[in-house]
Amino acid sequence: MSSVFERPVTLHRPRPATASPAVRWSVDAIEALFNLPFPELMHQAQTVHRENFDPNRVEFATLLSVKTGGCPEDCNYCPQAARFDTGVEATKLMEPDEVRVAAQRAKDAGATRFCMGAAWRAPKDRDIEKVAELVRTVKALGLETCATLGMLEDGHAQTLQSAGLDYYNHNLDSAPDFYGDIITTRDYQDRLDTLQRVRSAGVKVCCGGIVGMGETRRQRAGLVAELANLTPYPESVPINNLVKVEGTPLADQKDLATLDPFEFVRTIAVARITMPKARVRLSAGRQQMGDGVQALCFLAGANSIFYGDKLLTTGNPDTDADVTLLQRLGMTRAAPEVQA
Ligand code: SAM
Ligand code: DTB
Ligand code: SF4
Repeated sequence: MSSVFERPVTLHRPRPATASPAVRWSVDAIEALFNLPFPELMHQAQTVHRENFDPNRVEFATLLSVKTGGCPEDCNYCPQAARFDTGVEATKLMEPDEVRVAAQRAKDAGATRFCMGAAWRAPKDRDIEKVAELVRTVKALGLETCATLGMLEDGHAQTLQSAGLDYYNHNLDSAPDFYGDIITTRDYQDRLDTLQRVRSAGVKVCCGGIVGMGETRRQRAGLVAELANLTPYPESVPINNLVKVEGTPLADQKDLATLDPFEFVRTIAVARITMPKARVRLSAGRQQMGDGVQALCFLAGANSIFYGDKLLTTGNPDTDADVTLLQRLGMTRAAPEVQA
């Protein structure tokens, strides 16, 4: 069997999302996609995927929690919120030397993007200066850089951009009409404001959400509509399946049914169709998913995964398992994105 790493580099991203004319998606139109027979939806998603990417390649992005736990927000899914008793210990921000070691290890294992997460509501000016140093450290290793630090104020995204930040991750998480059931300590508009600051600073946007939190199909369509109608839509779209962590309100909500895996695959397909040139990332929840469902997600247009045995605080398939899975599927790792 050939290695998942060894094929030559071909770039399949002819135009950035910004070059596409803005298409406005209604929630009805997106719900109609969700309602298609599964084979028809998969066919449409695959057609769009092949028009824009090599469908056999998957991006590897590695996460590192550079500042864990103790977060003042109340996101009902999150093990890092200080108010929930989840056993996550709060830590201080990591030093550049520690981050360099982790990033080098990720690169050696085959990652092309390195994403640093901090459990802040919003970083302070001095935090931004320290994270900028971490960004410089990771960038110097030749990795694409991403950070997710909470809400940004004016000037923060610019400082990070100057340090070499390629992407900023900030999720809309759910549809506007479900959001208040999940988070009360900041509102939807706060998130949109941060995304606007990221864009204005010339940093690419990584923005997605979580499914499996008890939302309806229409609300899943509502989340995808919000993402697809951002102008331009995000360059990266992480779709997370809720990881139920004991002590969080959503894990403790005993009547919360686990989402049908085919509905998760549908969400990926609909994201692919509505955001044709985005990297759609099969994100949290892979460990609970099984190889068959992951393969369906790739067929539905997912072309990125979090790669490494840990997400931020929870588990993820180990790198050997992912390399083996891609080998079994005859797929390979995508090259870092350099514009053609
Ligand atoms: N504190 C920052 C923020 O909220 O933007 C950055 C880190 S936060 C952990 C990043 C994202 O991880 C969240 O927006 C959410 O989509 C996802 N996430 C957190 N906990 C999760 C869980 N238990 N299951 C699935 N996704 C989760
Ligand atoms: C995203 O959308 N998912 C990642 C990343 N962006 C930062 C985080 C998933 C976290 C899952 C729960 C945990 O490990 O703490
Ligand atoms: Fe804090 Fe982010 Fe977790 Fe919300 S998702 S509690 S903001 S770390």
